[in-house]
Amino acid sequence: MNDKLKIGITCYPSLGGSGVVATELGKLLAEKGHEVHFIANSIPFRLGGTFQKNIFYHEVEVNDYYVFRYPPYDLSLATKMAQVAQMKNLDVLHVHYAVPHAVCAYLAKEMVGDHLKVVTTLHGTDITVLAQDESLKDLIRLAINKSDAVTAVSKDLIRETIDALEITRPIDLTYNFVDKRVYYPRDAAALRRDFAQPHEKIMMHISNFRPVKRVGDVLDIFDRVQQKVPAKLLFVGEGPDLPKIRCKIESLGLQDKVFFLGKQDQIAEVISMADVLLLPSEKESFGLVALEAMACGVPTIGSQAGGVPELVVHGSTGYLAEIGNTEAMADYAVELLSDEAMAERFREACLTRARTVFCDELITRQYEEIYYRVLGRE
Ligand code: GMT
Repeated sequence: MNDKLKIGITCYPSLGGSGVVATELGKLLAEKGHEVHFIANSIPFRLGGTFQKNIFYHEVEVNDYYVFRYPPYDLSLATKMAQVAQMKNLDVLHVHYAVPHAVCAYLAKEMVGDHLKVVTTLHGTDITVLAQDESLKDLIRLAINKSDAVTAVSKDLIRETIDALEITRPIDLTYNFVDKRVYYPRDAAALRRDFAQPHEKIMMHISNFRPVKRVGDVLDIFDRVQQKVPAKLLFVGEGPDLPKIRCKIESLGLQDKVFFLGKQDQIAEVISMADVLLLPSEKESFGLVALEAMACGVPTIGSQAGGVPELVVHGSTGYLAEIGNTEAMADYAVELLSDEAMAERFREACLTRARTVFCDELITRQYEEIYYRVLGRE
């Protein structure tokens, strides 16, 4: 029975792949007629400022009474989840990222009753980083075991979860997706002219500039490539490793060839400027930005970290090498950027793969099926 559902969604509302996926999923579910309630500490940035039918937002307010050294956000979130579930008669709480969201959802369910079902989606660092921490490990295991369904964004993340936490319960694989009405190749000719001459190629890196992204490797790859192919490098995003990167650019003498665009909202337009995306991460459970690029016809060259090989097909939609092997990544980039026919084949393969395997309708349907399953309404 595929009736309309009332779904609570909790995610990190600011920039970040998990928040983006959660918000886009909520929007698509609302378009399909489900009632979607976002429960978070601020409006998810991808919701935008416009009114959207079937979407509601509930802000978590935290008590900061003077006895608290740390205001108890987690407890306020759990209470808010329970209140919204009761007031709006929610069927499902779908939480993205285990810490603290899955734990809070478990508490909310204890307050509301077993008719409220909890679906937890694991996104990566909640397992690959936080579940390694002894101060959180047992709690994350509890939250996973108490969820009515658990999903992960790659097979690799499922394996990591089982290994790190000795989980025996089933975990559903639900790959990430992008909205094809937003992510498609844009005409970026005018934008390109601001950064590169017609004969120059554009390489791009988009991230939160955290150590796991190995942004230094991006520069090493670019340095090798620009010695053989005329090229420019565009950095998009902000984060803690930026100062180090600026120093490295100077020491390599690449100041005139590297540009910083800062945080950008219109990623499809920006990414469409690129001939290739660089993603040499240390850890990457999925690599949403590589899918965003793929959907715009831009191949990725990067590392074989985590779930990236499930997304990027080596030799077809990009090239992957061992983590840290910047020499191999640079060689692949030179090969691809020097051969127009090959670049066109990769572009077509990217578009086909993004539209089929990571199709938004398909993945939304998979999540709906999980909701109906936990509710016993298949
Ligand atoms: O990549 C990050 O540091 C942000 C992080 C997040 O929590 O948003 O991204 C994780 O979730 C994304 C959406 O599922 C994945 O595409 C990223 O690969 C994953 N990041 C890591 O595993 C490092």
